Amino acid sequence: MDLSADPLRYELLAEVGEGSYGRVFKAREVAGKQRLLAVKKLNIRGDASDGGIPAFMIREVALLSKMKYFNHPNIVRLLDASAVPAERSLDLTLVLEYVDQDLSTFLSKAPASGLSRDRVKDTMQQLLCGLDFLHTNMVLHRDLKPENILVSSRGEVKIADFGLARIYSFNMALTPGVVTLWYRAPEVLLNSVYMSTVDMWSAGCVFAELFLLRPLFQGYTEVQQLQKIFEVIGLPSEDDWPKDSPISYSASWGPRGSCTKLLHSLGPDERDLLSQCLAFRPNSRISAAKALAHPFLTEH
Ligand code: 0RS
Repeated sequence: MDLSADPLRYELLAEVGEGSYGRVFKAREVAGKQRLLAVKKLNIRGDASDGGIPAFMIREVALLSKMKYFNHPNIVRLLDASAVPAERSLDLTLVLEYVDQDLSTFLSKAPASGLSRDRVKDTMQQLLCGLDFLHTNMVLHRDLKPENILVSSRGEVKIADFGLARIYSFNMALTPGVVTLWYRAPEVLLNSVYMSTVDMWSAGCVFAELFLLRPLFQGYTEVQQLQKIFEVIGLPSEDDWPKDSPISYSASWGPRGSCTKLLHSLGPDERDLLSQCLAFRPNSRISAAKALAHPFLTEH
């Protein structure tokens, strides 16, 4: 499948990351503007039993080429996508805009006194703008976290690593290393159906982290992650528990009723927005578009 007529020419400079998403390299455009690029290489394997590449993977790769027409300041730009068939697999190469650092590095360098309220506000405003754009285009991120939220030297926030989540979960079994559960919505942890509101949960976790400078919920198993969540938002009622979850409701998960001391250092506007991002019920969770109109982001 050739998704590009005129491939960009580049030289690889260094590897910047590796995971279930494949390998990401920093690269430089050869000739032209000599822009810095992020080149992502991913091998997608089919089912070993029949050697074929599942239809959903072909569809997901085809959808990616559509994202070349995405042009939003808060989404990393996809400049080129190509897929070359290899032995019983596809070698996928994505050429993307390069951004200097990720939010986790940015936060690790922040002063211990914390970020200013204006910096938190500006970062959230840009993050939500990018999410609103993705959701409007029917793209879910599904794994939003500080590692794939990039921050340019000019303070621009850009969301990376979206659009291939279903292929990743397939590749996951083949990739050693741990995946973080810290930004995962309860319905995902409970193996229930999910929609774009999973990204708003993650955005809420990132929002809290911008104030705390450490992750809000740090669980190392699904059960522990849920317990950490309920310690803060309170155990939901049995009626709100997803009916399709293989994990059953139990009062022993934690105390009922919400714990009002959710980040007591926060002002009322921040706390209100955060609690709407961290609503247990996906249908009660705020959307990116609504969050952008929240007083925390519109008033000064
Ligand atoms: C573990 C502390 C290190 O420009 C970086 C970029 C960087 C990019 C970029 C652009 C477009 C991606 C990256 C991308 C693609 C999967 C991805 C997964 C996570 C993040 C980005 C992805 N911490 C992590 C790596 N790191 C240094 C800190 C950097 C630094 C600058 N610029 N990626 N990673 N898509 N696919």
